[in-house]
Amino acid sequence: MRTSRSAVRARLAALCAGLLAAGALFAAGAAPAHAAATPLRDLAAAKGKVMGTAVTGSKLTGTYGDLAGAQFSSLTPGNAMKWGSVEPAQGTFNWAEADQIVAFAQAHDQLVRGHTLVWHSQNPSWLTNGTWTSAQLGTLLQNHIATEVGRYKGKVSVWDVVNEPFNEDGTYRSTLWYDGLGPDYIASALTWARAADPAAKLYINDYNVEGVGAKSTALYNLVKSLKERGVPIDGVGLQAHLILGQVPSTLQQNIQRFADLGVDVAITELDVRMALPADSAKLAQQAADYKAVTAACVAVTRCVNLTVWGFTDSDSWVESTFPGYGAATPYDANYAPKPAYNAIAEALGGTSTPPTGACAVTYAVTSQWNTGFTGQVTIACSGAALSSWKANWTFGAGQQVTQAWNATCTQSGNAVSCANASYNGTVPDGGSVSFGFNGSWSGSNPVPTVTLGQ
Ligand code: 9MR
Repeated sequence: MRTSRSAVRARLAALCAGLLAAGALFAAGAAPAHAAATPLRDLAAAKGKVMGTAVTGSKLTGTYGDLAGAQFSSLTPGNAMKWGSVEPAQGTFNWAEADQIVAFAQAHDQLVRGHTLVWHSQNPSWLTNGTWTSAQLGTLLQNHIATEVGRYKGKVSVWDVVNEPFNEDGTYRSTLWYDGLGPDYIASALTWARAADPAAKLYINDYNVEGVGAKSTALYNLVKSLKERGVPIDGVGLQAHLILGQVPSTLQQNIQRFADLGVDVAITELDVRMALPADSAKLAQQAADYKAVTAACVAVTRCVNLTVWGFTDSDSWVESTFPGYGAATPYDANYAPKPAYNAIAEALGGTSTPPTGACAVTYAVTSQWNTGFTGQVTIACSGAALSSWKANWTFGAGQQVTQAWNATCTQSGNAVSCANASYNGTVPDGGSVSFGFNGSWSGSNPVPTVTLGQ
């Protein structure tokens, strides 16, 4: 299990081992250039939480797959389980992407949040263009739920049964379902889902319900009345598609009031969009926003799952939906963790690490003689890439670099800084670059700690 997570570590470990095997007298100083000292999923687990992400099935290979498997303990198919995806023509099913995501989750010890059974959007055209009596519509919906929930019984442990049922003012949204079946389509859908998989947790999920307001109060009143009627409802999903600097101040209070009703709460689709281009001030504000949301979930025991809606800026709905906005997720488009990643980690009790990406630098003494030695420094990236680099260290015993190759090194006192040559600044994701140097020493030749700069 968790093969991909260990694969990320294994690649860096193998690199260090390789240097040792190559006859290094000393090999040490792997500097923590990457945030993922402890994956988010492990930090979350230590707080009793599940850390999730929405995913696209076709992307679950390479770095995207490595990170999805290593960092997250819950996957939500971004689109693959929607009605329009799974039954594009009536009676013709396509489960390929949904099955793929479920299999990936099983291989990586992850739970799956099924998303979503009843929605006004992304329905197949045969359904939306059809003319149905109320009875026919009810049968269609019941069969859809029975088929999809039944297929994934025991494999999908949480369902967003009903998605986005409310208008902003807290009235019910006019939809195929509301218009055809009345407001109790929600209770019916929950009841049918319970029948199809009694063990699955059943949620209602909506956006703009993160803070206390008319819409969230309507959701609150609905959940309260469903509970009173004995309709199966296990949780509410607060989507949390947020705008930079606009985390509602009542978020924690709102989570708590739902928890006090006796249901679980999940942050189901967290992202924080900003006007492009991103800059360091915006990324810092975004980090603060992610931290605030994470902390609010951590503070309420029944907030069980924190899911981001895509973990990389290369797989986000934001840029196509809000032109001029983007950079909404915790990793940039090249899979380098952003300040937001570190902010989530910190709010989950992890330690802060620099946002320079998943690259590690290793220093090894490959040979040593009475007054001299040869050193080799390797920069290896996994889950990130570099277009330029500097390796910096401070000698502890008066050593002196006398000659370097494949890098330009300068030394001032004990401080050494080696920059990439013109031809080896790029370290691709999954790749490494090495440079060497000769140095002088006397007395002792301790291995310094090397840090990575740019
Ligand atoms: O991420 C989804 C995107 O790829 C789709 O084009 C879009 C269509 O509406 O749906 C996105 O996901 C939505 C989710 O299912 C429900 N909440 C809002 C999400 C963002 O639109």
